[in-house]
Amino acid sequence: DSFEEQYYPSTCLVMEAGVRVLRRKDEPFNKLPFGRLFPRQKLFRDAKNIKSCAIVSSAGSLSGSKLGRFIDTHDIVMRFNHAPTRGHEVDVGSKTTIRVVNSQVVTKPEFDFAHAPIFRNVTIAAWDPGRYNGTLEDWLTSADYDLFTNYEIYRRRYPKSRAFLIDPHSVWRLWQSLQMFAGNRVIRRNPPSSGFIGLALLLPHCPQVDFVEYVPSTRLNGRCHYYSKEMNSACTFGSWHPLAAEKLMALDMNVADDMSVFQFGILRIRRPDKLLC
Ligand code: NCC
Repeated sequence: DSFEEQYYPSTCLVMEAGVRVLRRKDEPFNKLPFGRLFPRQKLFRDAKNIKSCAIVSSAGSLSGSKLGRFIDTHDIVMRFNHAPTRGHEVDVGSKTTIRVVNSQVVTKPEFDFAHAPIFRNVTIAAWDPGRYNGTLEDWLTSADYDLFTNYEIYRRRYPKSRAFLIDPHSVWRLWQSLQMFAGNRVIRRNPPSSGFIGLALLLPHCPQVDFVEYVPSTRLNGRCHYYSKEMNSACTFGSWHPLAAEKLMALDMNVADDMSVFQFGILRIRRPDKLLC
């Protein structure tokens, strides 16, 4: 009995973080000219008909996975930062609906966020954590990387684009959910990775999410990314982001069998029923 009282589904914790994009009507943006840059559209078009979603981590162990065809069968495909598909279609597919990008990618010249083709004709959800207890006004002047300048350039250049900013308060609420799940283990106070933020952003819109090569499979090869030769296990297990805690929580949400998770590298996460949470 006491066990059942303590048990609370981790998917509910993630849903309750309420990870979301900023809207025009949100304070203080409803009073600021900057807020008028936010798209009026919803995050996803045809939202009612979304049945399946794939999230493609950028992990090195996607190399040789041949999961491309599987990934492309999903209604929505989420990718991260500047992770390419060209030249890697067999392993990671070619469809991209949405990219979650961190503020370094929006800001650093080498990524050329406002012009590069990889960021065009897809939905963009850009994030920057700001300070843990900072207000949204603070955030506008103290983001870790000033993503606002290039966001504005991008939105003016492509006014019809679906390019959004993620509510930084909701990123920190997600961190709190992670700490709640971890219980007595103390999670360092750094924001979750783009991968975990992406999962939390997508789950409310999607009855079923297949997260590919997030929890490492037996293909684990020490490489950081499938698109580069860099060897770095920290990319998989974490150094700055609380990545290991995220992955333990994601594994707790998983409904697929071990064969699927550890041989194929596919985690399946179902959106919880409202009555459950
Ligand atoms: O590497 P990154 O992440 O772009 O990867 C995207 C998401 O895929 C998952 N991942 C990645 C590699 C790996 N071996 N295992 C994984 O599970 C993670 O969930 C990750 O979030 C980021 O989260 O935004 C991050 O961005 C990079 C970097 O800024 C961009 O790639 C641009 O170069 C960060 N690296 C550095 O700052 C050096 C990384 O820490 C987090």
